[in-house]
Amino acid sequence: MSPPLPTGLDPVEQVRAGLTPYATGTKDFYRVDTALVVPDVRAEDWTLRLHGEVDQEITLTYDDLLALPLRERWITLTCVSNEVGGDYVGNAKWLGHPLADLLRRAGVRDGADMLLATSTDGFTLSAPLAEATDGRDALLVVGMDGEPLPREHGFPVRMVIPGLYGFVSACKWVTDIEVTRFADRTAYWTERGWAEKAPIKTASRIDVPRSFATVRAGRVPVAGVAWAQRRGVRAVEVRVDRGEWQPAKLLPSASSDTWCQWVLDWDAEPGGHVLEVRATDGTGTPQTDDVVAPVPNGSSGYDSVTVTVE
Ligand SMILES: Nc1nc2c(c(=O)[nH]1)N[C@H]1C(S)=C(S)[C@@H](COP(=O)(O)O)O[C@H]1N2
Ligand SMILES: [Mo]
Repeated sequence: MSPPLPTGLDPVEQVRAGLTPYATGTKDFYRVDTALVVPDVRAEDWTLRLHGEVDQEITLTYDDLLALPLRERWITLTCVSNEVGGDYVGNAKWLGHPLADLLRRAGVRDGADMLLATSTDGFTLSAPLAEATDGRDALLVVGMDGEPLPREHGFPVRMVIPGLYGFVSACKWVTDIEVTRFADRTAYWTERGWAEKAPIKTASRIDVPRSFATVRAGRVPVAGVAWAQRRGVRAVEVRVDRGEWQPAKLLPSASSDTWCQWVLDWDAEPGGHVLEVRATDGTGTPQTDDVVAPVPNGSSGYDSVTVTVE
């Protein structure tokens, strides 16, 4: 029911190139939890209350939710705290019911602009209502990679909204969604200095060679991933020792809401070299070399690796 896995490079070739897999896999998927102990929520005890600035409150049980139309989508999740080159990012196939459909049923009142989501562990996040209802695949998620949501990733139900960092979109163990206003309410991380509006910034990462690796002179595969959820990645380029930007090959991705893998054959000459990467998003805007720390709305800058060629 989800679009087929992108192809374009032979799996053997991918492994040889040391490519980060397109599908992260639940075991390798990063986790960010404020709770010290992973909540243990039983599906039969779970309910979701959708209330606030709505004409009609809705309460759903797990069975109610499973009886609603579900769709499966590849979406790359990213943490706002991810440093340039970091691995707080992962791609999975999520199964869920569109949040927009539920909100339409409830009837959102004029003036509301925020969804305040609360989890069983007390964590809260504020998601912008506009982004949750603009036609993107904002989902109340029950499945991850063809399985029920793992406990660590929010069993039985979490939110996923493509294009927004996890702390303003991806509430795990969600049991309460209040339709409200940014002017009236705040959430866990926004009370701790992080931004209220946090669309994911265009980013790219070099995964091979590893930094400080020693490689043999000649043809060396350089590879990694790049993401610009919603806008998509139009191009990835690599430069060596601040030379000309060279275009990498992009592998197909399921949609603009996921990362894409890229590879470049580098003709490596002996010596020490610095490789840098930049992506250009679907609007034609390239990453810049402005180095920005994650707080308050996401890091930016070129990822780089230092390589010795023998
Ligand atoms: N209940 C709850 N939901 C949460 C969080 C949390 O700490 N508690 N962390 C958020 C953050 S900051 C991110 S980046 C994503 C991470 O989702 P994952 O742990 O499934 O990768 O979940 C979001 N949802
Ligand atoms: Mo995050």
